[in-house]
Amino acid sequence: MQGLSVETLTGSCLPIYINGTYRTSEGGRIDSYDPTTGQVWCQVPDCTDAEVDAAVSAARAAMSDPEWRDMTQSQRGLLMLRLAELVEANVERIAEVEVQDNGKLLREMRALSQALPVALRYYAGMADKIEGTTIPVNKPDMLNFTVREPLGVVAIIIPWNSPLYMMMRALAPCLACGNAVVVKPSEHASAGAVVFAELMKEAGFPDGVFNVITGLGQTAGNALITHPGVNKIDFTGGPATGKVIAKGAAEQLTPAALELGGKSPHVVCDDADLDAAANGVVAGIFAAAGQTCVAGSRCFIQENVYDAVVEKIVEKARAITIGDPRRDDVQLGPLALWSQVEKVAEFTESAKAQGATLAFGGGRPDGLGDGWYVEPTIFTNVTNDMRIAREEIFGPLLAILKFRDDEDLMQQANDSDFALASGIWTRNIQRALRFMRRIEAGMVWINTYRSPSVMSPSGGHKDSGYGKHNGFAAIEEFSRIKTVVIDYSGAQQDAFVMRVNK
Ligand code: TXE
Repeated sequence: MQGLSVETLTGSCLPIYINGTYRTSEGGRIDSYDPTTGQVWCQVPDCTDAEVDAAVSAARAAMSDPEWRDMTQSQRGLLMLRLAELVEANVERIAEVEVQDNGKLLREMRALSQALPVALRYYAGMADKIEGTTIPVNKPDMLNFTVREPLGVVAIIIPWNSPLYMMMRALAPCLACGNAVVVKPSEHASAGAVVFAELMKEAGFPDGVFNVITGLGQTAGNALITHPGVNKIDFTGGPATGKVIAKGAAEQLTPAALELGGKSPHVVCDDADLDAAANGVVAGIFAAAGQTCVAGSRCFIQENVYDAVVEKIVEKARAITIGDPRRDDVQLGPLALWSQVEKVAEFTESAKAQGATLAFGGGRPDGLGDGWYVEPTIFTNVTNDMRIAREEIFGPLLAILKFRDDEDLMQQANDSDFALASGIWTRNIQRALRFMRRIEAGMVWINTYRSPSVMSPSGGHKDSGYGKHNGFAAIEEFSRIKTVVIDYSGAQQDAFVMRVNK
């Protein structure tokens, strides 16, 4: 099967990819929708337990096949560079498929697709630089060193908002470390991973190193995370599902990295460049229609500039062009799922009922047919105990809160179940750095927002999960340390006493 694209996949049921071959699944069928029309565009198989088992077995077999197991680190890096070239040549095709599935802006998905070869090249360069250490253990004539090994089979479970971008954060370091993977994309956006398999084959990765099974979380997803052949689970998704995954993983004592949701504080201080800050706040919540785990959905504005900044934010929201995500002039596309449209509506009602002021939006735009569009929505006079300030919504809904001084800010900003991202706009470096130290978040952006890098570790804590993507931290996440001790003294040891440090 070559050249899978929106055209060739429309009206079909996606294949799955196991052991280097596309197959037709024997499982049930799930409808996959085009969010711009609300119509089914293709179907996704709900893989059977036997198919999940076949994918994990293929990955296990690849791990013991000398072709992959004994491939040198530099050769692995070269394969990754070859893959990077192929992905680069297919950026447009990948972006189009992803937009078809999740309705995000084509410009955004193109940028995220362009980031895929960047990640591959970054980790390709790392493949032959993954080193152990030599440890001076205070014992004469003893050599103690460590080596880093692949973990084995890694299950990568990804959501619908940025499927391949999320997949690549785990896949690239996994390949660099020499693991084999089974990817389970979201049932709402599976086409990207299926198309990607074609490029893995063409790049020349041995069969079984990369597998894609599709299906529902409760069926195919559950069969994957509880499979005894899986050595690590990498999950990106919602906090409720994250807890289910952690329990399933615990049954098998399988380690997991979980990147879950957020309710990230985005702060505007009175000494900030207020125009730049207002722009940053708008970008932090309305880009990707708020469907990003790092969305700056809880905006804190200092009380003495509150009204002025709110006015600027509302003005910018009013100017947003909503429409077909494939158009270059559009800034806000539809939401990926109808359930997300309902979720935003429910939170809008809850905010009104709890006494917040609707400053903009709050409904669905006219004249856009049956697409799943929602207006950019802004609530002011929000307090930190309201549901819109506490729960992840994952839509274009901004909650604006007020703070008095830095102490008040820290109290409110850290009063959250989540700890993923954060941002602050200020010209005062002391203020920015004090915030950086005290904020409970895995990432802090100062005078910018939503600017990640593959070279920079990312991930949160509290209900935002655990584990790291990106940077060398991801190499540590997807490899393990083995400790080696050599006694070259030639002396016999006391057989009945452990040779601890004395
Ligand atoms: O995600 P799920 P959903 C948040 C966002 C959204 C909410 C629900 O708030 O409203 O999560 O979205 C698989 N065993 N985020 O329901 O359920 C599932 O098939 C194994 C934040 O779409 O978390 C899919 O592949 N797998 C987020 C993946 O988990 C299971 C991005 C994610 O689905 C499973 C998306 C199970 N028992 C949503 N149940 C972010 N952090 O970026 C589900 N899955």
